[in-house]
This record gives sequence, structure tokens and C-alpha cells, in this order.
Amino acid sequence: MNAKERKGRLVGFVTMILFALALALPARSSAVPEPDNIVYGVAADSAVTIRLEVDGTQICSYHMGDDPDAGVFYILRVPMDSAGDPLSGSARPGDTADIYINEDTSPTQSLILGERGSIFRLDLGTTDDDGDGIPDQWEQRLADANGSDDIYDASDVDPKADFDNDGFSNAREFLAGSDAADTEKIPCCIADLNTDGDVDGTDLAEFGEDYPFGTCECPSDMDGDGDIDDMDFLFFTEDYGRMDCYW
Ligand SMILES: [Ca+2]
Ligand SMILES: [Ca+2]
Ligand SMILES: [Ca+2]
Ligand SMILES: [Ca+2]
Repeated sequence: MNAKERKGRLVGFVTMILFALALALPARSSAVPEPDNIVYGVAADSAVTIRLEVDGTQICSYHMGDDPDAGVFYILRVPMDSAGDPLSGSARPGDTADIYINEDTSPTQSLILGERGSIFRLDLGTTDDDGDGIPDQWEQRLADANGSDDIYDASDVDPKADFDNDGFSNAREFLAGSDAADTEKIPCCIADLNTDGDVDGTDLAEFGEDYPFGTCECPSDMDGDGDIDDMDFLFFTEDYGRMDCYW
């Protein structure tokens, strides 16, 4: 056997070994990282740490105050993956996520995680003594923002008023998660009903078909409470003329 023949037999032998190993080993594929799910909301005064678990394993947590811009909001970023063997510390669409406050052993709330980039709003353990739909915790922060006005406590905060005079009501800023005491932080656009990037007469005509006809699951229900009423009308007027609606 010459050198060329020996090399050929060696290559054939190695190929055979690799083929046998491929048959013997189970098929494995790496998970594919996906855009995070985001869970956010207002938390109870007593909340120090919010943590999120899936099947008893902590996936992420938020220590109140970690993000100075978030104020009374907490923000949980849930790493997600798909296909193949799960990545450590990530979750999948359809997983049940349990949310705990501080050292609680029972979850405050649970939710089903969604597809890539899903965003969930969950307020945790909050109270609403004046029954206006906005938690005391959020309203009290606004009441404390200016020590020289006549807004002293949560019940003094009017949802339809515009505390920071940026053109958007307190209720709108609460729902959007923007800072109602900072004119630089404004809500995203929600009244671009025909999704063409602006809020103009065409959107107004579409809104007019829905207002004020009671219940519907439609884009005109901008506060998501199931009906089209004065609050939705207020939100529409706040957005009218905007050109910054990106889809
Ligand atoms: Ca309230
Ligand atoms: Ca405002
Ligand atoms: Ca439009
Ligand atoms: Ca509504």
C-alpha cells in the first residue's frame, strides 16, 4: 500500500467513526434568543423587590429605584428563547410566570408569557381609595412632586387634569407609564386609528363612528376599559395633530 492509498483508508476510517458518533448521539440544537417580554406596572408602597419565576426558578427581578426614571413603576425584562434546548435563565412563550413581592412565598399575580416582544401591564398590590381607577401609590407621588401647590394627597389628583402642562392628562400618563410630573416624558401615540403614522381628520372620522356607542373591542377604546366614552375622547384630542406615530 502506497502513501496515497494509506491516506485514503485513513480518511475513510475517520469518516466512518464520525458517522457512527453522529448516529449514537441524540440530536441537539441550541435555543434561539428572542426579544424580551416586558412586565411593568405600579407596585405597592411596601414593595422593595419584585421577582418573576417560572416553574420555581427565578428568571429576573427588579429592585424598586433601580431605574430612577421609573418612579413608582417596576420593570421586569424577561429573557426569552425558542426552539432547541432552553437557555439558562430564559423563558418561552406560553410559560406561566409567577410574580412575587419581597420575600413572599405566594405569588401576587401570575400571567402567561407571550410571543417575542410582548409587553404586559400589571399593577401589584396597589390600592385606590378614591376609586378613580388610578392607584394611590401613583397619585401620591404626583401629589408630593410639588410641595407648594394645593395637591396634598392621592384624592386631590384629578385624572383629567394635566399636572405638568405637557398636553397629556394625568390618566393618560398613568396608563402610558410616562412621568406625569415631567414635561420631557410624554405618552406614545394611541389615536392613529388607521395606522398611517399621524392623527388627522381620517382618524377623527373613524373615531366618530365609534363615539359614544358603548362597548367595543376596537382601537377607539384607547384606555382599554371596554367602552368609548369621554376619557377616550380626551385621549383622542390629546393626540390630534401628532405626526410621530410609528408602527
Ligand atoms: Ca385613585
Ligand atoms: Ca401631563
Ligand atoms: Ca392616522
Ligand atoms: Ca374606553
